[in-house]
Amino acid sequence: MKQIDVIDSHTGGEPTRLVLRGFPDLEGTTIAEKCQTLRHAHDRWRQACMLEPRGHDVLVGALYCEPERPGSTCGVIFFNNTGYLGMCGHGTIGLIASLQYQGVISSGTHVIDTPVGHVSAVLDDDGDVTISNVLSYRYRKQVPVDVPGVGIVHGDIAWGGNWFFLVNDHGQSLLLDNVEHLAAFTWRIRQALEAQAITGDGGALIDHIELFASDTHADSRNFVLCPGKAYDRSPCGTGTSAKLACLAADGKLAENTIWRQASITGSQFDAFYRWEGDQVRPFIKGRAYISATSSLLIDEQDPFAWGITA
Ligand code: PYC
Repeated sequence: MKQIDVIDSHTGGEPTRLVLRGFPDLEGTTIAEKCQTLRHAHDRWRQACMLEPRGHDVLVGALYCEPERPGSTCGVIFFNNTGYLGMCGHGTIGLIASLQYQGVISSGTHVIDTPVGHVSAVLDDDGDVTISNVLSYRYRKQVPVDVPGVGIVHGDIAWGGNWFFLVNDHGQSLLLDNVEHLAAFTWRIRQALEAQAITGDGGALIDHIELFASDTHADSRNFVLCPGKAYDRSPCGTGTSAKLACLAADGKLAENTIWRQASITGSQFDAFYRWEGDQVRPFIKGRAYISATSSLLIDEQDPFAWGITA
């Protein structure tokens, strides 16, 4: 049997599975290089943890790595049911809560190396975590995309550690009882963007679609479609970062002013930003709760040892 030791948590309802031990050693000096090694040489380990029968579509994985830079607490590689993420906000909050639960860290500031740069996280005594994300920016404003069966939809393209298409004007009801329809609607947008070669900077694939509506308890509510077709149960840390970048670019939110972003499930992040040159540094505050510690077992004789794949 191969054994993988994990801690499961959730942040605003969105689960994170932190892999502490059991993956193969990854060649590479930087976390970005290690991510490439995992992707190209050992992807079945991601599949074993993320896919059924051990995982599910909503789960985000976080592989604990040795830090890339002196002074960092650790490195991390995020992945899901379909591949790899640049950064993950709810996952970073889950990572911090899980490391505290393990007794590896205590309250204070922690620097974490990710494939897209380093982020920092302040763990408060009460368990709240505020992450200072990678620099974020709006790349293009109100880009039209022709969505089959829907018509022209306009959205901003922004980077918040992943690439997002952010849509305000969509005519959809952002309610929990409408999530199946919202997932189908946003998946069509995502496919149309790809088919019409509408990308992020440098031709990057836009793999997160974000819809916004008003909310009675927060400044805004969102619905975020993740790359593997699941929707984010949390307000999405990188998606909230992309939103801050757009609000800042439009002059709709002043620096250091709290933006309360609610998710489709009603969970909430408090966020604000600071300008750094022509980009913004997003700060996202949330909390994660530990839900399980366990060991995943992989029996080579099991026909689904490495997950159920298409
Ligand atoms: O919180 O950044 C986030 C995130 C990305 C995908 C799912 N959650």
